[in-house]
Amino acid sequence: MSKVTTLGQFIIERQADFPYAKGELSRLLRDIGIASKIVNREVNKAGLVDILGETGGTNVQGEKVKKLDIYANEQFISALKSGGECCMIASEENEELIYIDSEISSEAKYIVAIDPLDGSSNIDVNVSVGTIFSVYRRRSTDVPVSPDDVLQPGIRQVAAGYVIYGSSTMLVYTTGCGVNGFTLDPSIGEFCLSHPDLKMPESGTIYSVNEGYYVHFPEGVKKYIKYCQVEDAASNRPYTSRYVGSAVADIHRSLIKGGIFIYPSSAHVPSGKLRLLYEANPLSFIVEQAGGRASDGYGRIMELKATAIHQRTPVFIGSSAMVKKAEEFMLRYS
Ligand code: AHM
Ligand code: MG
Repeated sequence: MSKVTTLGQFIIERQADFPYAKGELSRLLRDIGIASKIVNREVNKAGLVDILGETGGTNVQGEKVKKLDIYANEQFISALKSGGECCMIASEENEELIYIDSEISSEAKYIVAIDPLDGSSNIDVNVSVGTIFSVYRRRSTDVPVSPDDVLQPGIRQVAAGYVIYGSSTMLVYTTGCGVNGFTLDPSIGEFCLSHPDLKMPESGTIYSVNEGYYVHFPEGVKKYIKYCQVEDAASNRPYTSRYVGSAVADIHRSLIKGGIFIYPSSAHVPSGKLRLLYEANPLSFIVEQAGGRASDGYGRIMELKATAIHQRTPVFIGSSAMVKKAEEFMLRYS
């Protein structure tokens, strides 16, 4: 039998990549891994709501059934609070920052930005959803930590990852030394290393954008979509179109098979839909670490200045040759 490396073992082994590390980041990542297994268990039961009780309603035991995104939010916050390595959390589900104001947290070095359950509207139809997280090191020594500590550019992330609750559940993460993917083996309840040192294809043949909003898109995006659809044997066009509507799933596919995912600005959402802190930055960090490219159409997402925690940004993320081509169209037409 070949050797299985669990997420926990891998994180500890990789701690050696950071000679200054004292294990805090490793513990933080481990805490996120544990919470994601709890969330996974509930997501897997989502199809049973008719039996167990509608979310938002009351189950047969007369207990309130929580919506899964609220449940996931609570699980991650609770894991990060009790782990003791995190001093502040920005969650897509919470209007305000969450300060962890215990004695431990004044020592805690890390800030986590999280989208606990991205694409949650897909749950009702049994389509993949995900968790996205991003970790920063605090810069101030203020107690409580300064809110500005979370408004760091994406290039300062020390770790980022996502969990995809799909046909199998995977956790993919980076600490800036490549990207590794782990698949949950439900029989032992462990994430096992299944995709070591993931590298994204330089180009691909799949484009992923919600074409229903085509009329609202900037001219550069419209022209790029037309480019994807034109026949050209040399560049394998026309490309295939795929859109799950769950950014984690669409980007995970691009990571494995190559492709581009676009959520542009458009007439009804002028800055796009995805949030810089919880979605765009962590997904960009992973994709760049796998050799891909992540742009807002004109420049690198991870260099954008964050001014508000729920700020949005247009995204063009994927295989580097494809993103570069889309940027050419943006520069020329938008
Ligand atoms: P959410 O954070 O409210 O779940 O929204 C984010 C999701 C992304 O996962 C996905 O790419 C996008 O919304 C889909 O939006 P649309 O239905 O407008 O195409
Ligand atoms: Mg989201």
